[in-house]
Amino acid sequence: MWMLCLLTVVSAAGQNAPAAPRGVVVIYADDIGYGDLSCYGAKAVSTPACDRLAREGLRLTAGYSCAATCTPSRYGLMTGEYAFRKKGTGILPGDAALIIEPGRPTLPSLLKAAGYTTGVVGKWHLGLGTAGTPIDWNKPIAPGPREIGFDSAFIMPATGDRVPCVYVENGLVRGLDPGDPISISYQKPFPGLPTGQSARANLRMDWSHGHNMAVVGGIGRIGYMKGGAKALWDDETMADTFAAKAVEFIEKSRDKPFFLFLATHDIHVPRVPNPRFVGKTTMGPRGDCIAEFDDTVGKVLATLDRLGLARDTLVLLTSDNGPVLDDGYKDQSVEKIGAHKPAGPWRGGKSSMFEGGTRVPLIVRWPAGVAAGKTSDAVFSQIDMLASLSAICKTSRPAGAGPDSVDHSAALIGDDKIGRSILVQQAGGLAIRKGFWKYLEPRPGPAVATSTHTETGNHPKGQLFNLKEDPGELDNRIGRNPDEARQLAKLLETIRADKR
Ligand code: NG6
Ligand code: CA
Repeated sequence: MWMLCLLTVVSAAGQNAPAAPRGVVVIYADDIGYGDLSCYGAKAVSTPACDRLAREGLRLTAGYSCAATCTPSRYGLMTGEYAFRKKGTGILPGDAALIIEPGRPTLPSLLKAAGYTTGVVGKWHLGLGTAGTPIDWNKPIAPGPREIGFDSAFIMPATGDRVPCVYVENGLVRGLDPGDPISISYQKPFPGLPTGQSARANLRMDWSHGHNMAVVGGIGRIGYMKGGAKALWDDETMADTFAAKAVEFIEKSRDKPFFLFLATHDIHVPRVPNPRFVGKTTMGPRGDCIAEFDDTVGKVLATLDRLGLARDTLVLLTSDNGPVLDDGYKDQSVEKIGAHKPAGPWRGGKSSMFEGGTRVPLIVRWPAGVAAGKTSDAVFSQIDMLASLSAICKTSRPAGAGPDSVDHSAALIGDDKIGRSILVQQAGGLAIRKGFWKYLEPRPGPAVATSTHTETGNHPKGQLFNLKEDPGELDNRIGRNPDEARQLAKLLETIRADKR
């Protein structure tokens, strides 16, 4: 008893790392920006569940996704390797092959080896099947999440706006009628079926760019699809479906260590919130989907409370990339934005080398291991999740596991106020941050993306900012501080060339 008390005191004083958590839940939002949650300053939408997490945990102000779009970001999170090191890790079509080699150490495989039951629920977008062999959606689909470390998987294969618009549960399309097989093509339409072009007048949500191929649920998508009528998802109930699956996973795992990766579809396009959330904000579907996302978070927290697991479960909430308004549908995201700042104080958004591309909300709640109600400016990148969660969960990493992933668990639990000293931000090009200096490599192309109107950070000569004096990245100092720029450019080349 005396020893027990002593241990408790020591760990509470933060001198000793706490014991591994019983549960780990990573809630991974899609396209939620730094300024989109009320605990990060949003006023036009209220996110009580996210705010509760922040109040009961640690809120980081310098949390970064691995990249400014989905696939490379998730690749980095899962493998601990920068996506820019590997070809074919850009935004994937819905029929792409799995881009993570089965057998290589991943975030889930390491936690699984440490005795955690691992599950993924939600958006996948890392490909399925083997390159060179087209996926047959009517047969068991592998390799996929279960071949790279997840014990169970309930996923949407790619994105909400890409076919196939079906859920895949443990390798099988859910609800598929064998008499109505699914065919998918990213090349050509299926004769006789309407497209977003031909049936444009009848769509329930019009497209603004792309999204004019298959029509599913009255909405144009990317890619063509035929068959599978009974298996098609329903956009309105997608968030509830994923939340229910997440809750089911936690309930099933209540008696053993578990790791849940809950990757929501909210708030990616097409934004079709459940009627419960329509009109919850003045911002139209984009704002209402933030409210829906928060509802999902609330359901997870309520489940942990109900099962008595809250104290010893580490809940981490973050996003895969920064915000975007018009991402291809006329959903009033631009017209109704009002004074809301989706990227908070940062410049740019999704796909951008500016801070808004990768600087995202990051909240960690773990009553047994993290002090409540604190804010930290420590720099933490999701590339370090593999090493950091491995450390927190007390598992050793085999040599070469997560080659770019560094253990910054101390920053994640609030003990280290500095975090990463050097950070790479991947968008179209790469940017590098060292201390407060940030260098964006030279890159031709539009400064503002023509379709989404996001500022890209492209500049033929590169750019240099000092984030301490100029957090909004408005004062390009590349001409005035050539030495800093040169050093950072060199450092970036060293990191890029490092094959290890
Ligand atoms: C773009 C899509 C966009 C979105 C994005 C991927 C068009 C015109 N735009 O190509 O709508 O799907 O890819 O988003 O098709 S991500 O968050 O999954 O990276
Ligand atoms: Ca995304």
